Amino acid sequence: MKAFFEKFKSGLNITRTTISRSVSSIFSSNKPWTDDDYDELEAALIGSDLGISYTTRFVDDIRQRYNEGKISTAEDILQIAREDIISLMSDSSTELPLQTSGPTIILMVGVNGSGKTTTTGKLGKKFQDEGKKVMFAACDTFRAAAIEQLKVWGERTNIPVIAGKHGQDPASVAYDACKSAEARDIDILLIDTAGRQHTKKGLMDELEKVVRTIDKALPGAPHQTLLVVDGSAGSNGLMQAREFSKAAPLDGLCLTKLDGSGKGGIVVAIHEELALPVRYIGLGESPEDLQPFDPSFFAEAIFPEGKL
Ligand SMILES: Nc1nc2c(ncn2[C@@H]2O[C@H](COP(=O)(O)OP(=O)(O)OP(=O)(O)O)[C@@H](O)[C@H]2O)c(=O)[nH]1
Ligand SMILES: [Mg+2]
Repeated sequence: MKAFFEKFKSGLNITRTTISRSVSSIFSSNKPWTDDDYDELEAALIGSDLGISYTTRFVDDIRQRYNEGKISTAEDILQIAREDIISLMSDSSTELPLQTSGPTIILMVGVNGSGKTTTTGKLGKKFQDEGKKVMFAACDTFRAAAIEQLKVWGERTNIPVIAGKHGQDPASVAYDACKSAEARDIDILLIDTAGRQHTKKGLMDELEKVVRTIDKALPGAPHQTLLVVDGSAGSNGLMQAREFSKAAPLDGLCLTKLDGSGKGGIVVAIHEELALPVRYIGLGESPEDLQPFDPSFFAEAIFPEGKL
């Protein structure tokens, strides 16, 4: 667990050092806190992608507590921030809800290269390790290589893959996969989709059709639509979440590539605006490099305790 936390923490390096350095340099002196100090704090938090709405609320809260004489040090600020983040993101600490009867259909969506196929593969392994009967559907029919990539994960994990032909309508592959999952008594069907830019209307319409078709195959499905966001993408992640949620009602986020120098603060901004729980984080390319999101780890990683 410690090794995992270290990897997670180093993934959020940029966010952590920017915030903690600013907080300690702005508020370490014994001088009274001024409007300029609060402005600087605000700039640091917005610069770390925590979002305007969250930042404004947080800074107002700090100002009020200071004026009431309840806080007086940089460490007080970090402590409040940690508690605040843990309570804000606490809906993320529950397990992904699964259907009690029939297959749970999980649809993976996101922009190009965000980590959808890798996360699909990792999630498949995780569920299989938990004793679930898992199946993959390769609905990225744009690129032949994408179908192959998921098949490799299938071979690696011994999970069956339903794949269409290159160029086939992805909605029809998704439909067949849902029917097959039902017939084969599958517990979890993970549907991988093609990367699409959230600004391309045609591609977003296509995703809408995939969702509609899945609901036709199994009414009520997909049960979980997860947006896969590259942790290093920064504030663009919020734009992605906004646009994807219009085409496909989202149930949660997977934040990938936090083993790099990610700026994972964006999940706070997305959570603030769209109230989406963060379900999983990706910390590498291997099957085991996927972890449930832990709000306390996250809070501690971006607002570290002790020496700044
Ligand atoms: N370091 C690291 N690399 C990752 C992680 N997740 C995915 N990758 C890498 O990121 C690249 C893109 O991952 P894919 O899973 O193919 O992304 P995708 O969203 O399916 O891409 P498209 O289908 O092209 O839209 C690959 O080289 C992955 O190995 C992660 O958590 N950490
Ligand atoms: Mg892919």
